[in-house]
Amino acid sequence: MSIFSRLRSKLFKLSNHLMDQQERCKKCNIKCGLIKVSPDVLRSLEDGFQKLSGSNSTSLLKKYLTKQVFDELKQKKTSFGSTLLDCIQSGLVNHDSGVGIYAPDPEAYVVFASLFNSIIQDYHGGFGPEDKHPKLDWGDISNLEDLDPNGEHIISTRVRCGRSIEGYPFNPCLTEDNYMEIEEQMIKIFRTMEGELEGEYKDLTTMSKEEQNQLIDDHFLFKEGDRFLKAANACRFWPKGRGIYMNHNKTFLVWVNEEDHLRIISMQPGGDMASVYKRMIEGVYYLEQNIKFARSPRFGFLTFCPTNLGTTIRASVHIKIPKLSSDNNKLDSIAQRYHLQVRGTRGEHTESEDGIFDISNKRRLGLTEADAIREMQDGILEILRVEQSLP
Ligand code: ADP
Ligand code: DAR
Repeated sequence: MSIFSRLRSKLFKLSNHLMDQQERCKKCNIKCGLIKVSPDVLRSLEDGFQKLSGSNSTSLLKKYLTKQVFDELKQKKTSFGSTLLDCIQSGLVNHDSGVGIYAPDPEAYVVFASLFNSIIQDYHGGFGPEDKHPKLDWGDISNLEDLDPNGEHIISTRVRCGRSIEGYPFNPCLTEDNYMEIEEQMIKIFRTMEGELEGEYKDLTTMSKEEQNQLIDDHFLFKEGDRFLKAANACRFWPKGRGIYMNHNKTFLVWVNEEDHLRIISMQPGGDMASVYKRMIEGVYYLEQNIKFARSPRFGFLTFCPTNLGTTIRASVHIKIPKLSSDNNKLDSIAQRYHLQVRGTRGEHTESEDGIFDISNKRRLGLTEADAIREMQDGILEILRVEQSLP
């Protein structure tokens, strides 16, 4: 670890200690009403809560933000200054959210635990307030197989994970300098990548709109202007500090400062899950030799959105299942049974185009990396078995 990283890690530990002291002091100040949430924030919270409560939203935020939880949390702040509004503003504005909450900084998961814990337990299939995420375990790659050796249904396979860099809060609390610092640190590391991982970083401030749109259409680059992220205050200073690293074959990618500080992605045409997974692991292993990732004893790897905590792994296939996809109930029942998530062709919050679906594991927390991949592989094999059994 470079002297810079060691120094930053020491500073982070010192700031943690200071935050503890400050937190104790703040708790007593808040108790005696010295540091309050501003009247404007309280008004926005009350108004948003009333509108959400009266809506037909099916978000997990609406399901678990009861009046009791709301009143308990509305006056709280983290040591970064994040309020309940900072956590839930996206879900208050977008009633069609699936989840509706993000953590503006790592402390939010603790300060607003009575809301986050319920949503986390629901989304990740039972990870309770006393549970702890298991140690990292990539598993034995030799147990993985080509999910579609004859190439009849699977167009491509992708595995991604998210990483937050220790010492930095999440999007809504990042300063303009923070975005640039993270990008500069990553560019230095990208320049040292060799072999299959060797490639080039392209930042969004200099990338042409044509190239950007082509990379999005080809499913390599993240979409721009996500309304959920915008409403979560996660797109400030855009596109400064944002970009994508791609190896020469575009099979290994790293997104910088989109939703998380880093998204580390491996993908290729076909169904060869073992090769895709192995490449992502190699990429993660190389990066973690050069930069310290934020990991919590309880939640594993920390991310902006609670749906990505833990392993942060989303393993997906772009798959054509013309028979099964014409029977939504049957497809949904398999997805439920195997903890799968069905997305549209361009990813989250999009529709299927030309009968192509993005199907992936849903659970990321409370199981190992190996479990998450196995769960996805078992689910996809079942989907293919049923598809091939239909008349
Ligand atoms: P994530 O948050 O995991 O990055 P998104 O749903 O935002 O997922 O998708 C990001 C991009 O990755 C989208 O363009 C989507 O089409 C693409 N993608 C996801 N899975 C695959 C896959 N198996 N093959 C090709 N592209 C994929
Ligand atoms: N759009 C938000 C987040 C859902 C999970 N996906 C993420 N984190 N990209 C929603 O509540 O629908």
